[in-house]
Amino acid sequence: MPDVSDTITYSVEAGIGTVTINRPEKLNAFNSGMLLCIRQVLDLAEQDDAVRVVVLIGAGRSFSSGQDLTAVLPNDDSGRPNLARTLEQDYSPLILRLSHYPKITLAALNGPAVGAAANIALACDIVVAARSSYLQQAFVRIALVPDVGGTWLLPRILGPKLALALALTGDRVMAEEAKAMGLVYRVFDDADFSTSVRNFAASFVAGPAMAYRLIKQAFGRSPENDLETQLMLEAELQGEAGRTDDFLEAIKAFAEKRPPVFGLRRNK
Ligand code: LHQ
Repeated sequence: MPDVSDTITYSVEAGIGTVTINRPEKLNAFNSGMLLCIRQVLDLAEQDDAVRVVVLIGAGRSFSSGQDLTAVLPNDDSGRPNLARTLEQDYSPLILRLSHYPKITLAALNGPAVGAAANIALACDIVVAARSSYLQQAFVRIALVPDVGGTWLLPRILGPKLALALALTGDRVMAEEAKAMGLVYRVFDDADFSTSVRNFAASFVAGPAMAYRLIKQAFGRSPENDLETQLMLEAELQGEAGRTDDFLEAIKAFAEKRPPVFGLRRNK
Protein backbone atom coordinates (compact mmCIF):
# COMPACT_ATOMS: atom_id res chain seq x y z
CA MET A 1 0.00 0.00 0.00
CA PRO A 2 1.39 3.43 -0.80
CA ASP A 3 2.64 5.36 2.22
CA VAL A 4 0.98 8.61 1.25
CA SER A 5 1.60 10.80 4.28
CA ASP A 6 0.95 10.86 8.00
CA THR A 7 -1.96 13.22 7.68
CA ILE A 8 -3.65 11.51 4.72
CA THR A 9 -3.60 7.73 4.82
CA TYR A 10 -4.84 5.39 2.15
CA SER A 11 -5.73 1.71 2.19
CA VAL A 12 -7.42 -0.66 -0.21
CA GLU A 13 -9.45 -3.61 0.98
CA ALA A 14 -12.02 -5.71 -0.86
CA GLY A 15 -12.55 -3.16 -3.62
CA ILE A 16 -12.88 -0.19 -1.26
CA GLY A 17 -10.22 2.54 -1.32
CA THR A 18 -10.31 4.40 1.99
CA VAL A 19 -8.80 7.86 2.28
CA THR A 20 -8.49 8.91 5.91
CA ILE A 21 -7.96 12.52 6.93
CA ASN A 22 -5.63 11.84 9.80
CA ARG A 23 -4.81 14.86 11.88
CA PRO A 24 -7.11 14.23 14.83
CA GLU A 25 -5.29 16.57 17.22
CA LYS A 26 -6.46 19.47 15.00
CA LEU A 27 -9.82 17.86 14.25
CA ASN A 28 -8.40 17.01 10.79
CA ALA A 29 -8.02 20.64 9.72
CA PHE A 30 -6.65 20.85 6.18
CA ASN A 31 -3.39 22.35 5.08
CA SER A 32 -2.13 22.69 1.55
CA GLY A 33 -0.10 19.45 1.58
CA MET A 34 -3.08 17.40 2.76
CA LEU A 35 -5.27 18.68 -0.04
CA LEU A 36 -2.60 17.85 -2.60
CA CYS A 37 -2.25 14.39 -1.06
CA ILE A 38 -5.96 13.70 -1.39
CA ARG A 39 -5.71 14.53 -5.09
CA GLN A 40 -2.72 12.20 -5.46
CA VAL A 41 -4.59 9.40 -3.72
CA LEU A 42 -7.59 9.95 -6.00
CA ASP A 43 -5.20 9.49 -8.94
CA LEU A 44 -3.93 6.21 -7.46
CA ALA A 45 -7.44 4.96 -6.80
CA GLU A 46 -8.59 5.87 -10.29
CA GLN A 47 -5.74 3.90 -11.87
CA ASP A 48 -6.20 0.87 -9.64
CA ASP A 49 -8.73 -1.55 -11.19
CA ALA A 50 -9.10 -3.22 -7.81
CA VAL A 51 -10.70 -0.06 -6.41
CA ARG A 52 -14.41 0.24 -7.19
CA VAL A 53 -15.41 2.86 -4.65
CA VAL A 54 -13.50 5.52 -2.73
CA VAL A 55 -14.44 6.43 0.85
CA LEU A 56 -13.31 9.72 2.43
CA ILE A 57 -13.46 9.64 6.23
CA GLY A 58 -11.85 11.37 9.20
CA ALA A 59 -9.75 9.92 12.00
CA GLY A 60 -10.89 10.48 15.57
CA ARG A 61 -13.94 12.52 16.53
CA SER A 62 -14.20 14.80 13.49
CA PHE A 63 -14.54 14.42 9.74
CA SER A 64 -12.64 17.69 9.36
CA SER A 65 -12.81 21.19 10.82
CA GLY A 66 -12.04 22.74 7.41
CA GLN A 67 -9.14 24.97 6.56
CA ASP A 68 -6.37 25.01 9.17
CA LEU A 69 -6.88 28.45 10.69
CA THR A 70 -3.36 28.41 12.12
CA ALA A 71 -1.63 27.63 8.81
CA VAL A 72 0.54 30.26 7.21
CA LEU A 73 -1.45 31.40 4.19
CA PRO A 74 -0.11 33.33 1.20
CA ASN A 75 -0.36 37.12 1.50
CA ASP A 76 -1.20 39.72 -1.10
CA ASP A 77 0.90 42.83 -1.78
CA SER A 78 -0.61 44.66 1.18
CA GLY A 79 0.40 41.85 3.53
CA ARG A 80 -3.18 40.64 4.05
CA PRO A 81 -4.11 36.96 3.56
CA ASN A 82 -4.68 36.06 -0.07
CA LEU A 83 -7.44 33.49 0.38
CA ALA A 84 -8.27 33.53 -3.33
CA ARG A 85 -4.87 32.01 -4.00
CA THR A 86 -5.38 29.31 -1.38
CA LEU A 87 -8.69 28.43 -2.96
CA GLU A 88 -7.36 28.45 -6.51
CA GLN A 89 -4.25 26.41 -5.67
CA ASP A 90 -5.49 23.97 -3.06
CA TYR A 91 -9.25 23.61 -3.01
CA SER A 92 -10.68 24.27 -6.48
CA PRO A 93 -8.59 21.53 -8.17
CA LEU A 94 -9.84 19.02 -5.59
CA ILE A 95 -13.48 20.00 -6.05
CA LEU A 96 -13.16 19.81 -9.84
CA ARG A 97 -11.40 16.46 -9.56
CA LEU A 98 -14.18 15.08 -7.36
CA SER A 99 -16.90 16.43 -9.61
CA HIS A 100 -15.40 14.67 -12.66
CA TYR A 101 -14.16 11.57 -10.85
CA PRO A 102 -15.08 8.38 -12.71
CA LYS A 103 -15.49 6.08 -9.71
CA ILE A 104 -18.03 6.34 -6.91
CA THR A 105 -16.96 8.56 -4.01
CA LEU A 106 -18.51 8.38 -0.55
CA ALA A 107 -17.99 10.95 2.17
CA ALA A 108 -18.39 9.23 5.53
CA LEU A 109 -19.02 11.85 8.21
CA ASN A 110 -17.75 10.19 11.35
CA GLY A 111 -18.02 13.59 13.07
CA PRO A 112 -18.40 17.31 12.29
CA ALA A 113 -17.69 18.53 8.76
CA VAL A 114 -17.09 22.26 9.08
CA GLY A 115 -16.41 25.01 6.54
CA ALA A 116 -14.41 23.82 3.57
CA ALA A 117 -14.72 20.24 4.81
CA ALA A 118 -18.52 20.32 4.60
CA ASN A 119 -18.27 21.32 0.97
CA ILE A 120 -15.59 18.75 0.15
CA ALA A 121 -17.94 16.13 1.62
CA LEU A 122 -20.81 17.43 -0.49
CA ALA A 123 -18.63 17.25 -3.60
CA CYS A 124 -18.51 13.47 -3.12
CA ASP A 125 -21.25 11.43 -4.79
CA ILE A 126 -22.95 10.23 -1.64
CA VAL A 127 -22.69 11.49 1.93
CA VAL A 128 -23.37 9.14 4.83
CA ALA A 129 -23.19 10.37 8.39
CA ALA A 130 -22.87 9.21 11.97
CA ARG A 131 -25.91 10.25 13.99
CA SER A 132 -23.88 12.64 16.17
CA SER A 133 -22.17 14.36 13.22
CA TYR A 134 -23.09 17.66 11.67
CA LEU A 135 -22.39 19.83 8.65
CA GLN A 136 -21.72 23.53 9.15
CA GLN A 137 -21.27 26.39 6.71
CA ALA A 138 -19.21 28.04 9.45
CA PHE A 139 -17.56 30.58 7.15
CA VAL A 140 -19.68 33.56 8.22
CA ARG A 141 -18.62 32.97 11.83
CA ILE A 142 -15.10 33.93 10.84
CA ALA A 143 -16.30 36.70 8.49
CA LEU A 144 -15.84 34.65 5.32
CA VAL A 145 -17.98 33.57 2.38
CA PRO A 146 -18.89 29.92 1.78
CA ASP A 147 -16.34 28.55 -0.66
CA VAL A 148 -15.08 25.23 -2.05
CA GLY A 149 -18.21 25.01 -4.24
CA GLY A 150 -20.74 25.64 -1.48
CA THR A 151 -22.44 28.57 -3.18
CA TRP A 152 -22.83 26.46 -6.34
CA LEU A 153 -23.90 23.19 -4.80
CA LEU A 154 -26.07 24.20 -1.84
CA PRO A 155 -28.72 26.18 -3.75
CA ARG A 156 -28.97 23.30 -6.20
CA ILE A 157 -29.53 20.75 -3.45
CA LEU A 158 -31.55 22.81 -0.99
CA GLY A 159 -33.11 25.60 -3.03
CA PRO A 160 -31.94 29.21 -2.79
CA LYS A 161 -33.63 30.30 0.46
CA LEU A 162 -32.52 27.43 2.67
CA ALA A 163 -29.01 27.52 1.21
CA LEU A 164 -28.73 31.23 1.86
CA ALA A 165 -30.07 30.85 5.40
CA LEU A 166 -27.44 28.20 6.19
CA ALA A 167 -24.72 30.44 4.74
CA LEU A 168 -25.87 33.56 6.61
CA THR A 169 -26.40 31.87 9.97
CA GLY A 170 -23.55 29.37 9.90
CA ASP A 171 -25.90 27.06 11.82
CA ARG A 172 -24.96 23.47 12.43
CA VAL A 173 -27.12 20.93 10.61
CA MET A 174 -27.25 17.66 12.52
CA ALA A 175 -27.08 14.40 10.57
CA GLU A 176 -30.80 13.54 10.67
CA GLU A 177 -31.76 17.08 9.67
CA ALA A 178 -29.18 17.01 6.88
CA LYS A 179 -30.76 13.78 5.67
CA ALA A 180 -34.21 15.37 5.67
CA MET A 181 -32.77 18.27 3.64
CA GLY A 182 -31.19 15.98 1.07
CA LEU A 183 -27.55 16.64 1.98
CA VAL A 184 -27.02 13.21 3.54
CA TYR A 185 -28.22 9.91 2.12
CA ARG A 186 -28.00 7.62 5.16
CA VAL A 187 -27.48 8.15 8.88
CA PHE A 188 -25.79 5.33 10.79
CA ASP A 189 -25.45 4.84 14.52
CA ASP A 190 -22.14 6.05 15.95
CA ALA A 191 -21.45 2.74 17.69
CA ASP A 192 -21.09 0.74 14.46
CA PHE A 193 -20.40 3.56 12.04
CA SER A 194 -17.29 2.12 10.42
CA THR A 195 -18.94 -1.28 9.87
CA SER A 196 -22.02 0.39 8.40
CA VAL A 197 -19.85 2.50 6.08
CA ARG A 198 -17.90 -0.57 4.99
CA ASN A 199 -21.10 -2.52 4.28
CA PHE A 200 -22.60 0.39 2.37
CA ALA A 201 -19.42 0.90 0.32
CA ALA A 202 -19.20 -2.85 -0.32
CA SER A 203 -22.63 -2.78 -1.93
CA PHE A 204 -21.05 -0.95 -4.88
CA VAL A 205 -18.04 -3.22 -5.26
CA ALA A 206 -19.87 -5.97 -7.13
CA GLY A 207 -21.98 -3.50 -9.11
CA PRO A 208 -21.80 -2.54 -12.79
CA ALA A 209 -18.71 -0.29 -12.88
CA MET A 210 -19.33 1.16 -16.33
CA ALA A 211 -22.97 1.94 -15.55
CA TYR A 212 -21.83 3.80 -12.41
CA ARG A 213 -19.39 5.82 -14.48
CA LEU A 214 -22.02 6.67 -17.08
CA ILE A 215 -24.66 7.55 -14.47
CA LYS A 216 -22.16 9.96 -12.91
CA GLN A 217 -21.53 11.54 -16.29
CA ALA A 218 -25.25 12.00 -16.93
CA PHE A 219 -25.85 13.68 -13.59
CA GLY A 220 -22.61 15.63 -13.76
CA ARG A 221 -23.58 17.29 -17.01
CA SER A 222 -27.27 17.76 -16.21
CA PRO A 223 -26.95 21.22 -14.52
CA GLU A 224 -25.64 22.86 -17.69
CA ASN A 225 -28.05 21.16 -20.13
CA ASP A 226 -31.58 21.89 -21.30
CA LEU A 227 -33.96 18.92 -21.60
CA GLU A 228 -33.29 18.33 -25.27
CA THR A 229 -29.53 18.24 -24.78
CA GLN A 230 -29.87 15.97 -21.77
CA LEU A 231 -32.10 13.57 -23.72
CA MET A 232 -29.41 13.37 -26.39
CA LEU A 233 -26.77 12.76 -23.74
CA GLU A 234 -28.88 10.02 -22.14
CA ALA A 235 -29.25 8.33 -25.52
CA GLU A 236 -25.49 8.48 -26.06
CA LEU A 237 -24.65 7.15 -22.58
CA GLN A 238 -27.35 4.49 -22.70
CA GLY A 239 -26.02 3.43 -26.07
CA GLU A 240 -22.68 2.90 -24.41
CA ALA A 241 -24.20 1.07 -21.41
CA GLY A 242 -26.14 -1.21 -23.75
CA ARG A 243 -22.91 -2.38 -25.37
CA THR A 244 -21.32 -3.54 -22.11
CA ASP A 245 -20.82 -7.13 -21.05
CA ASP A 246 -22.57 -6.20 -17.81
CA PHE A 247 -25.79 -5.36 -19.63
CA LEU A 248 -25.67 -8.62 -21.60
CA GLU A 249 -25.13 -10.48 -18.36
CA ALA A 250 -28.05 -8.64 -16.69
CA ILE A 251 -30.42 -9.61 -19.52
CA LYS A 252 -29.20 -13.20 -19.44
CA ALA A 253 -29.58 -13.32 -15.65
CA PHE A 254 -33.10 -11.91 -15.93
CA ALA A 255 -34.10 -14.64 -18.38
CA GLU A 256 -32.52 -17.26 -16.16
CA LYS A 257 -34.25 -15.84 -13.05
CA ARG A 258 -30.99 -15.34 -11.11
CA PRO A 259 -29.06 -12.31 -9.85
CA PRO A 260 -26.54 -10.92 -12.35
CA VAL A 261 -22.83 -11.31 -11.79
CA PHE A 262 -21.15 -8.15 -13.04
CA GLY A 263 -17.57 -7.59 -14.09
CA LEU A 264 -17.05 -11.06 -15.55
CA ARG A 265 -15.24 -9.51 -18.48
CA ARG A 266 -13.57 -6.15 -18.26
CA ASN A 267 -15.62 -3.30 -19.68
CA LYS A 268 -13.59 -0.39 -20.91
C1 LHQ B 1 -8.20 23.65 14.54
C2 LHQ B 1 -9.28 23.87 13.67
C3 LHQ B 1 -9.03 24.55 12.45
C4 LHQ B 1 -6.79 24.71 13.09
C5 LHQ B 1 -10.01 22.84 15.37
N1 LHQ B 1 -7.78 24.95 12.21
N2 LHQ B 1 -6.98 24.09 14.25
C6 LHQ B 1 -10.90 29.39 4.62
C7 LHQ B 1 -9.64 29.93 4.27
C8 LHQ B 1 -9.05 29.68 3.01
C9 LHQ B 1 -9.44 28.90 2.11
C10 LHQ B 1 -10.28 27.80 2.25
O1 LHQ B 1 -11.50 27.95 2.89
C11 LHQ B 1 -11.63 28.47 4.06
C12 LHQ B 1 -12.84 27.99 4.66
C13 LHQ B 1 -12.70 27.27 5.96
O2 LHQ B 1 -12.73 26.07 6.01
S1 LHQ B 1 -12.43 28.26 7.27
C14 LHQ B 1 -12.36 27.16 8.64
C15 LHQ B 1 -13.71 26.78 9.00
N3 LHQ B 1 -13.66 26.03 10.23
C16 LHQ B 1 -13.89 26.59 11.38
O3 LHQ B 1 -14.12 27.76 11.52
C17 LHQ B 1 -13.87 25.61 12.52
C18 LHQ B 1 -12.89 26.00 13.60
N4 LHQ B 1 -13.02 25.06 14.71
C19 LHQ B 1 -13.99 25.14 15.61
O4 LHQ B 1 -14.85 26.00 15.59
C20 LHQ B 1 -14.00 24.10 16.67
O5 LHQ B 1 -12.73 23.51 16.74
C21 LHQ B 1 -15.07 23.01 16.45
C22 LHQ B 1 -16.46 23.61 16.66
C23 LHQ B 1 -14.96 22.37 15.06
C24 LHQ B 1 -14.87 21.89 17.48
O6 LHQ B 1 -14.80 22.43 18.78
P1 LHQ B 1 -14.26 21.55 19.99
O7 LHQ B 1 -14.91 20.23 19.96
O8 LHQ B 1 -14.44 22.38 21.25
O9 LHQ B 1 -12.72 21.29 19.72
P2 LHQ B 1 -11.53 22.36 19.84
O10 LHQ B 1 -11.95 23.69 19.36
O11 LHQ B 1 -10.96 22.29 21.23
O12 LHQ B 1 -10.47 21.77 18.79
C25 LHQ B 1 -9.53 20.76 19.13
C26 LHQ B 1 -8.20 21.19 18.57
O13 LHQ B 1 -8.32 21.31 17.15
C27 LHQ B 1 -7.80 22.58 19.06
O14 LHQ B 1 -6.40 22.59 19.13
P3 LHQ B 1 -5.65 22.79 20.55
O15 LHQ B 1 -4.20 22.79 20.17
O16 LHQ B 1 -6.14 24.07 21.12
O17 LHQ B 1 -6.06 21.59 21.35
C28 LHQ B 1 -8.25 23.49 17.94
O18 LHQ B 1 -7.52 24.69 17.88
C29 LHQ B 1 -7.93 22.61 16.74
N5 LHQ B 1 -8.71 23.02 15.59
N6 LHQ B 1 -10.37 23.35 14.22
N7 LHQ B 1 -9.99 24.75 11.53
